[in-house]
Amino acid sequence: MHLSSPSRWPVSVLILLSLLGLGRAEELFSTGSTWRYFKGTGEPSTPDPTTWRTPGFSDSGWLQGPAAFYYGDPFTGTEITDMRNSYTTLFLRRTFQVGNPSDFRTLTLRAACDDGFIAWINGVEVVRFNVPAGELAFTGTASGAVSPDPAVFNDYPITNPASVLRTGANLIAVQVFNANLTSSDLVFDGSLGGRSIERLRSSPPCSQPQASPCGNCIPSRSSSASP
Ligand SMILES: [Ca+2]
Repeated sequence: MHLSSPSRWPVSVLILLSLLGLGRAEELFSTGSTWRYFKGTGEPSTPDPTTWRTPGFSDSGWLQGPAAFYYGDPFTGTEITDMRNSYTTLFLRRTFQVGNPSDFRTLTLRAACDDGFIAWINGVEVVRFNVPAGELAFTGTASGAVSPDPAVFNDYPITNPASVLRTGANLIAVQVFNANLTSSDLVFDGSLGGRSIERLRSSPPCSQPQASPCGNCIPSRSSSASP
C-alpha cells in the first residue's frame, strides 16, 4: 500500500499518532557530527567547574573533531591517542538548532559509550549512564567497564523535551568517563532526535479547490509559514 506524505494524512490519523506518541521523525544531529572537545587533564572551567556545560561558555579554545571519540576499539572519527595512563575523562560540546521545542513529543539521545557519560542540554542534566551519582570532577571514573565491548548504540529517552529545548541554538555537553586510567579503550558517539507532530491549522485554506467540504485540510509543510 502506498503511504502519502504525512502532510496529506487526515486529521484523525494525525491525532491518533499524537495519542500513540508517534509522529514525524526529526533528527537534530547525527552520529559522526563535529564536536568541540577538551581533554580531562584539568577542569574545563574554573572557578566554577560546571560553567562549561552552559550555552554562554566559550569553547573557542577547545580542540574540534568528528565523533566517534575513541581509542583502543575499531571506530572512526577522532582518535584520542594520549588518554591511556594519563586522564580518565573527556569533555564534549556542540550546538544544534531547534525550530519549535513544543513540537517534540519525544526526544532520544542514541549513544555508544565506553565506559560511562553524563549529558546536559542547555545546562540541564538529561542522561547519566554507568557513572556514580553526584558531581564528578575531571578525575572521575565510570562505575565499571561497559558490556558488551566494543560498545553498541543504545537509546536514552529524555523526558519532557519542551522543558530543556530552546527555540534557535541549543547546547549539548557531554562528560565521558573511562573505567580507570589503564583501561584499554574508550568511545563516545551519539545522535539526537525525536518525534514531532505535524502542525495542524484550525481553519485551513485548501491549496486546491475540492468538491467536498475541506474542514480537514492540512497545509503542506512547504506552503506553511515557518514556525
Ligand atoms: Ca574503557
